[in-house]
Amino acid sequence: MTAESPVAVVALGSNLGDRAETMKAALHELAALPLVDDVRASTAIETVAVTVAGEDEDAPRYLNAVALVRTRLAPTVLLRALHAIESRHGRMRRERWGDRTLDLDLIAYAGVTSADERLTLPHPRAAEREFVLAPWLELDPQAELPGAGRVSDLLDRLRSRR
Ligand code: A4P
Ligand code: MG
Repeated sequence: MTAESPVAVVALGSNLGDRAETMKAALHELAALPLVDDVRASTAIETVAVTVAGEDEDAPRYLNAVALVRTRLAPTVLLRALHAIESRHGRMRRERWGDRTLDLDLIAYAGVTSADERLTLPHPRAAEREFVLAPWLELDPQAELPGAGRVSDLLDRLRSRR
């Protein structure tokens, strides 16, 4: 018997186009990748857009979700696959934190840490983002963000600051 594959935490976000349809298609494409054994997705939540200037009530709202992906793809290979899925859904890279049809971020990959700017693990802003932590906690109440602590504690801290 082989050991179980590592679990990658992937965040999905969309605030342009048919958001729900795009997210559903992206989840199917994730599950269809070679060396992906299993994909478990959270409920999608609607959230206010965070821009470089803070929360923007006037920007199109996001749907956000998280998927736990059991995979034998290496982290950099998985990120490349995520970018390919984004491109197929018409993602354009214009401005930082700008509106997008689909954003797929690698939040964590097992306990791996990396300071490479092309792939920073865990994702450097994950601990500050309720729209990442809440759906992740729904999937895994024991979840931990490597180097930052329990997701439930991080979420409590964020919410108490509101
Ligand atoms: N990169 C490095 N580490 C990673 C990683 N762990 N996962 C590099 C994904 N990418 C990583 O990403 C920019 C570069 O980061 C890539 O070249 C990649 O190699 P990008 O997807 O082109 O651009 P981005 O998504 O605009 O940048 P970034 O910094 O990932 O943005 P964030 O922090 O993810 O913010 N508001 C709501 N309500 N919901 C959202 O989902 N998302 C964002 C994006 C802003 N506001 C939002 C939401
Ligand atoms: Mg991104």
